[in-house]
Amino acid sequence: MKLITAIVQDKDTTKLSNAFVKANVRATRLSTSGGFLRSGNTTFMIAIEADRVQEVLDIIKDVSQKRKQFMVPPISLDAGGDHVGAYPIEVEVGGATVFTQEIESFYQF
Ligand code: 2BA
Repeated sequence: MKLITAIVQDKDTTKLSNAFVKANVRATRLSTSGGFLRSGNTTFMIAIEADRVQEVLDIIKDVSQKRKQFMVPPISLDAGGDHVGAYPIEVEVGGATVFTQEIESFYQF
């Protein structure tokens, strides 16, 4: 068994959940936040047989979209209240950040 961890944008979450149900892939959704943008995203945990990993990766790749997002860089406290220069910057997010791990044991009681 493998554990797939997939971080996707909230906008893709419903579509991805539906695709997993349709393909009989079991997943757990966690509400998470990115450390950089500090905005919400969704992390899926999927424990799956090793020979189905590629199938799951294909589903995630198919559903997850790249999007451009604007963020305002944090203002330094040293700026003395002078907010001039804190212009929004454009960041490309996604499609999905995915990693896989070996599962040592898998139980369902
Ligand atoms: P965030 O940390 O909010 O990052 C959102 C997007 O901001 C990233 O998109 C990337 O384009 C940009 N970004 C992140 N850190 C940056 C930095 N230090 N300098 C410049 N740009 C930066 P993605 O790469 O598609 O990542 C989307 C989300 O996936 C991340 O949200 C984070 O929640 C997660 N993630 C990405 N890489 C990860 C990793 N190595 N480990 C754990 N989570 C990761």
